[in-house]
Amino acid sequence: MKIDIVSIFPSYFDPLELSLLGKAAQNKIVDVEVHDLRSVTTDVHKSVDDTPYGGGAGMVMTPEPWGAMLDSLMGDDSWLIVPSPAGVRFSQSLAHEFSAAAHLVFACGRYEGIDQRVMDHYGERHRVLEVSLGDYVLNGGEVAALAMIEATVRLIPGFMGNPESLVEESHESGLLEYPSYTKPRSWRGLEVPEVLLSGNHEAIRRWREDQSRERTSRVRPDLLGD
Ligand code: JFB
Repeated sequence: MKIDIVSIFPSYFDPLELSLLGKAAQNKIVDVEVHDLRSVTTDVHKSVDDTPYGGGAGMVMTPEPWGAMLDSLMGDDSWLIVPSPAGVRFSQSLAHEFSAAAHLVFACGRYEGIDQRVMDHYGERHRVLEVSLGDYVLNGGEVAALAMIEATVRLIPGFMGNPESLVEESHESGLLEYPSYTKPRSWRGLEVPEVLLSGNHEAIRRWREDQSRERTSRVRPDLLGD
């Protein structure tokens, strides 16, 4: 998979070089390239924003640098992902869809966002998705893009060592995960639940399923549809 990221703050993506994605890059599973939107500006001030038509607070990113940059990046099989507080909610199922794409381009806006015509223009010839990380306000698309990229890349076949480790995770089954324990058996007066030491695999499976259901109904009843 190829991932291109466009931002006026390319250094936000320095962590992608490390650990999780570093491994995927070394194994040639993903190739990530970060592009500075200001590199395609044509004026001395390298400006990327202007005042909003219709008035209102803040500034809007102008379409010209986005057009110049995206014309050079978008191909026939490219998806344009635009992080936006007004987008569809990101989810594990969307991460699975992204992980099957050959080429993802993340357009990270700042200020009040990107002139809508950019999404409309590329939407005429490409798959364009405006996607929100969640119902809270960020200052730009960078942090959202990092989260979406990490969730996506770890689903690419061959990325994680053990494919079985994916299916028991929170948000894969639709339930939250059961609690985990390791050594020592006793820590500060707190004991590991006896069933996990029993060697009874059927009893352990039932206990974990019960813990998953209890935890989901207590902290995330919305996932159960209640
Ligand atoms: C994403 C962004 C802004 C308009 C603009 C670009 N869950 C999320 N919250 N906020 C964002 C997001 C996602 N994904 C987000 C891109 C941009 C926020 N801003 C700032 C804030 C409020 N309204 C600019």
